[in-house]
This record gives sequence, C-alpha cells and structure tokens, in this order.
Amino acid sequence: MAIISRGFHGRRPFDSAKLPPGQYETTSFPVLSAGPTPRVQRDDWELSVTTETGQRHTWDWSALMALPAESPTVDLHCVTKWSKFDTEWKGVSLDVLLENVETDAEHVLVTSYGGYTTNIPLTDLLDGKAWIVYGYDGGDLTPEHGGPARLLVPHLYLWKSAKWVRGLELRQSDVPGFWEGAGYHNYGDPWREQRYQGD
Ligand SMILES: Nc1nc2c(c(=O)[nH]1)N[C@H]1C(S)=C(S)[C@@H](COP(=O)(O)O)O[C@H]1N2
Ligand SMILES: [Mo]
Repeated sequence: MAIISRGFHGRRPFDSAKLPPGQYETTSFPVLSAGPTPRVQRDDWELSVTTETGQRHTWDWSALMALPAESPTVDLHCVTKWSKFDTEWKGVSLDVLLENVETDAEHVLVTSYGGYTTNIPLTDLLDGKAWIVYGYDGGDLTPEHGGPARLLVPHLYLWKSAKWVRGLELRQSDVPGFWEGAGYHNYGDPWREQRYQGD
C-alpha cells in the first residue's frame, strides 16, 4: 500500500507539528512594517542596553561584528497567520550581549530606529532564545526586513522581533510596546495562540 503524505509538495514532507494553531505555511517572505523603512547606515548604527539603574552599554557596528556569531535556523510565526519554516539567520546571541550587563530587571522594552517598540520578558531573550541578527539566507539583512540589524525572537509572534533595533531598556515594570498597546497580546506565544489581549 502506498504511503500518502498529505501536503507533500516535492520539497519535503509537510510537518504539521511545526505549525502553531491557526497558522498556514508560506514560502515567501512578506514584509510587514507599521511605517516607512528607516535607512540606517552601518557607520551611524548603534545598539544600546540601558539598565534600571541607568547604566548604559553601547555597541557600534564594528563592536557588534567583533562578537561571536551564531547561525540559527528557525521557524517564523506572524500574527497575520503566515508561518515560514527553516529561515536561516546570522547574528549575535543576546546571551553574549547581556553577559556583562548587571541587572535585576525582569522586563525589556525594545526600541527601534523609526520609533517602533515592543515589550518582552528578559528571560525570553536569554538561554539561546534570541539574537541580534544582521544576516539572512546567506546575505546581508535587507532594510525591508530590518537591516542593518533586527531582533529575532522566534518563539514569540514575529511582531516581537523588532526590525531596525536600536535599544533594549531593562526595566523593573512592564510597559506595552506599539502593538501591545493597540490590543495585541502582551506576551504573544503562537503555540497558545496569544494574538490579542484576552486570548
Ligand atoms: N521596527 C519595526 N519592527 C517590526 C515591525 C515594524 O513595523 N517596525 N513589524 C513587526 C511585525 S508585525 C512583523 S510580522 C515582523 C515582520 O518582519 P518582516 O517584515 O521581516 O517579515 O516585523 C516586526 N517588527
Ligand atoms: Mo506581524
């Protein structure tokens, strides 16, 4: 008897275990931005981490490049219901960036060039779960997808992965970011389908 693999497209068997509830798989890479794409030159780029005590750590482009890079392959899940499997990135783990940052804060407000913000618990950025990425699919990260560098937090809905990332504010209290303040879920776990407040 033939073994029928549902959803097989010749590429590989469709792995439904990788698809969170309510999502569909796409192979394209849609661009979703709430405003115009900021054009930040690498020479002008800077990432800052500020702590709840006011300590400020900064990295310019060459400082970021000097840090050990990783090449995570991850699945992306957007709240607009598309998921993209096995995307290949290059960047620096937040474990490396935050290694020498002393903090008791539990909350992070991520800020971007262009004004976008999103809030994430600090624990969700640690232990190999998040990166500052500057490479995608073997090349540079394009401006449309957040270049020169963006945050990548693939275990949460993609709106948490701030493009054109500029700063991480470590805070004792939680403040909603751009979409969280507009009614989207504060945490955004795709496996629990936390799309909107109250989900
Ligand atoms: N700075 C910034 N980051 C952002 C956004 C944005 O509008 N501005 N949109 C978010 C949303 S809703 C999604 S789905 C992803 C889209 O990333 P992509 O355009 O690379 O697919 O970026 C997230 N990060
Ligand atoms: Mo999104």
